[in-house]
Amino acid sequence: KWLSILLLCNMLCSCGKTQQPANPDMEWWREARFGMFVHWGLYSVAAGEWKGKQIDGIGEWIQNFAKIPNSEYEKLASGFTMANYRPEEWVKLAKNAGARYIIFTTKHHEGFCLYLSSVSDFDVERTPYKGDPLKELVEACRKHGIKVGLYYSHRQDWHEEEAAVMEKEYDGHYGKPKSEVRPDADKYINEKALPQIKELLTRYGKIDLLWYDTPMDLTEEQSRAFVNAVRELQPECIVNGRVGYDLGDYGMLGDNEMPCAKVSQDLEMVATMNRTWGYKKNDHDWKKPKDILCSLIECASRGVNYVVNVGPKADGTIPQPSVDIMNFIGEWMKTNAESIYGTTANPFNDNFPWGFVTRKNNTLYLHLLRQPAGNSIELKGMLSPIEKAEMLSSGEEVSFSCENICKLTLPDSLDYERVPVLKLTCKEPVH
Ligand code: JFZ
Repeated sequence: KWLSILLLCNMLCSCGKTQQPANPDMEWWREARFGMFVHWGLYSVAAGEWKGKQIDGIGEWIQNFAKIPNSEYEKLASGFTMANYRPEEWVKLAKNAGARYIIFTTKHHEGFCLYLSSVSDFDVERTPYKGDPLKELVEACRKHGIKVGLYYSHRQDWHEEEAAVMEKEYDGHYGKPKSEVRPDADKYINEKALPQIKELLTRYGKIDLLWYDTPMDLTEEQSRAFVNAVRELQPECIVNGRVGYDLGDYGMLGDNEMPCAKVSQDLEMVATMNRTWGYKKNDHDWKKPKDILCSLIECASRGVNYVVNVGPKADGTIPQPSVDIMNFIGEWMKTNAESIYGTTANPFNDNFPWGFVTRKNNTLYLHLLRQPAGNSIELKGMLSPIEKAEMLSSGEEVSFSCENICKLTLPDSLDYERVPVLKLTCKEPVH
């Protein structure tokens, strides 16, 4: 008997949140589980095309892929009208979908600032827009209770390293730069990047997340300087893992990398809705709304945050398929969000053919992506019997019997296109 109590305690302690190191600043992020990325910049004006030619690859990389010199690339600024920019509509789109935070590109690899910078004149002042789009977005987020994340490319800045970018072999994406003509990182860090981080963290009120990207050849000391800047200026602001050397507050999954079992680390997955982050007018390869919803659920079932991207056009409108996807998720979240927010990973050792599982204390949420064989579900290894089984969105009760194995018989009329969630309440924490 004592042995089984000991084993039970051991299992309780090794699961879900209890493994995370205590960090109160991470609490909102762990609770959120879902965010929205916004990639917006001069590449949104080019929209995947240069001099009438379609340029392959992700849209925000167009300057690099098409080898566009600064003098020509800069001209895109006059087309960056933001004429229909309604930041509050963006925030509402995110909020209605159930996203709890927004990550906004304040400066991507192209080097162009989506805010008024005193450090660089390659900023929104060169556009027809009168105002500071970042300030307006932050204010809208605050008004609607959405957490603010700022993307900042802290090593790659093609505007500062034109000669390197124009070189054919420049490969900045994953590897270290090959070019000899890349400028000294320290100069860029001290004279541009850190001063701009200071602007971002002192001019816009409370920032919740600083999202760095592609550390490349930075030394550990240099990466640490970017973490320290945040700690110093806004100690409660969290930092993502791509700052380099695992110095961030949470880690990162690569493209299409999904762990097949629960993870004990704080991780985030970022994903596109088509094949690009920045807007490309000829990318019509949209994922299905249900598939995006499934990714959100799958991430939650692994204990991972999911951040889905939108790439607005130069005038500030978000492509309709992205709006449709966000609204589809929102429709589902209206009645099912409690199976996502604040949950931890699937506590079972099994993966199930019918879908994914999340858990919150004594409650299990079974996300039914497809009809199970025999219209019934068997759960092995429950530590306490089920007390109540119901469909989350309708409250309809579901019949079950528990001996060694719990067996649930599903209602006949479930619409699996809308991913019904079966909610199981148990006596004690499961697993
Ligand atoms: C980076 C950027 O280069 C890209 O333009 C976009 O902003 C994306 C969100 O982030 O691209 C990466 C960086 C790292 C990985 C994948 C894409 N990775 O580690 O798998």
